[in-house]
Amino acid sequence: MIVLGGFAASNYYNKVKLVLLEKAIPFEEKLQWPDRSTELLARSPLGKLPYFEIDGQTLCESQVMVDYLEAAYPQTPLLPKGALAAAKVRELIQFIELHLELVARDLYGEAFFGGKASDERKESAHKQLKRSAKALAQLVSFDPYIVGNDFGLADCAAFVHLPVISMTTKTIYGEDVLADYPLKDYLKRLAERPSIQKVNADRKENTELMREWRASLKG
Ligand SMILES: N[C@@H](CCC(=O)N[C@@H](CS)C(=O)NCC(=O)O)C(=O)O
Repeated sequence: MIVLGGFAASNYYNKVKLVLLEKAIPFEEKLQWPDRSTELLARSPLGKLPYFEIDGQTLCESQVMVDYLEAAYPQTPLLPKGALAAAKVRELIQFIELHLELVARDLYGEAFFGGKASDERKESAHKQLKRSAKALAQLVSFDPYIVGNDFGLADCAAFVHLPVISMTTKTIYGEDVLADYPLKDYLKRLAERPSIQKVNADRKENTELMREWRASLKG
């Protein structure tokens, strides 16, 4: 049985969980906060979540994890058949994660957890985010899914990352860098899927627990 370690408020955790649910792969969830504990570092060298435990081995980095699932469980494929078409989907996921999510991540502390980012950092992130948001148009269709007619891996990534990028930039800059995209309708369409409903419900519940966990660190 695959064990998915991490916490359900996490976007990367939920990308992997969506793939497991969509492919109907049996798995167990193990709640793990990003606490840099010895136990966590033994499973994920930088203490990043999520990770898998599979047959006595561990695996981390969400994209590697979903690529593993796609290879090991070919049922309900979430990538197109052709090598180039599949690579195009990975290109989009990598674009979102490297050029949008990772840049916005620098601002999550201020946007969600009462932290403070320097003006310099915010300004630099804003420039990068605006540029990436504009360039994203070249890779997406939202018609009806983020790329084309079928729900797939890129939707699992877009669903978890785009809303948080949108919320972060609204909060920090008073302007959503993704405002030109039909995100609201797209998310509504995805919310018809049982996998998305489950991830959303678990995320809400875990977000409360995460706040308590963070508060316990301060107190
Ligand atoms: N590249 C990693 C990113 C994972 C990541 O940043 N996870 C966050 C939670 S959403 C985390 O573990 N943060 C704690 C830390 O960086 O120490 C992946 O795709 O799995």
